[in-house]
Amino acid sequence: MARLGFGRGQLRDDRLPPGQYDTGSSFPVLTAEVSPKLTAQNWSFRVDGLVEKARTWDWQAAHKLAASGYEGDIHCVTSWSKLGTSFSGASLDTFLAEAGVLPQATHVVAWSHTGYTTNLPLAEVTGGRAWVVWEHEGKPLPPEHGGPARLLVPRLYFWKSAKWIGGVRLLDHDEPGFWEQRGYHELGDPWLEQRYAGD
Ligand SMILES: Nc1nc2c(c(=O)[nH]1)N[C@H]1C(S)=C(S)[C@@H](COP(=O)(O)O)O[C@H]1N2
Ligand SMILES: [Mo]
Repeated sequence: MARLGFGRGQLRDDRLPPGQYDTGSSFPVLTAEVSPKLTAQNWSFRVDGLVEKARTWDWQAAHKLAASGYEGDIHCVTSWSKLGTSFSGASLDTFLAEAGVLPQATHVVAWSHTGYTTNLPLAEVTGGRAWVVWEHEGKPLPPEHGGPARLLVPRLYFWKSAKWIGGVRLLDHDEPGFWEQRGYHELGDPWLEQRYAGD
């Protein structure tokens, strides 16, 4: 069988977590709520909760942070994966460093300007594992994909990558978000196929 080599010598098939298919060049839209009227002018990103100093960045302030991006694969729990895509913005590490995470923080709840929420262990969104992104494949992130800016946590199923991101709150406990309250797994590692609670 002819296999398509891709990326750093990796085979495309080997990049698909269990139960996933390659969606190719398409980028499905999955949204639980109505897309908000959010623009660069009224967007902001806040870090609060267990931090030394709660901080809010507007569009301009966020764009002054060191640019950082991700090039690789994303995996939706509904079983599509999009391989070799790219996003850019700033690392969540940069935002967290400016707010100063307190030692007792163990989890975050990411929230969207629409009210959508998702919970994440702090260790899954630090150390170069999460970004606030405003570009997709070199162009402004389209509104249906969470523009002007979304969270990107590509190591976990894509429901963790909150669109229209408004902020993250640092907590000393786990607090299930929108889908987690509706039966999705609290972590959501695609390689462990953690789709639903108990997986
Ligand atoms: N605010 C918000 N963020 C969200 C969602 C949502 O419904 N609302 N859906 C999640 C799910 S289940 C997936 S698979 C991805 C879909 O992102 P996309 O529409 O850009 O493909 O966004 C995630 N982030
Ligand atoms: Mo999803």
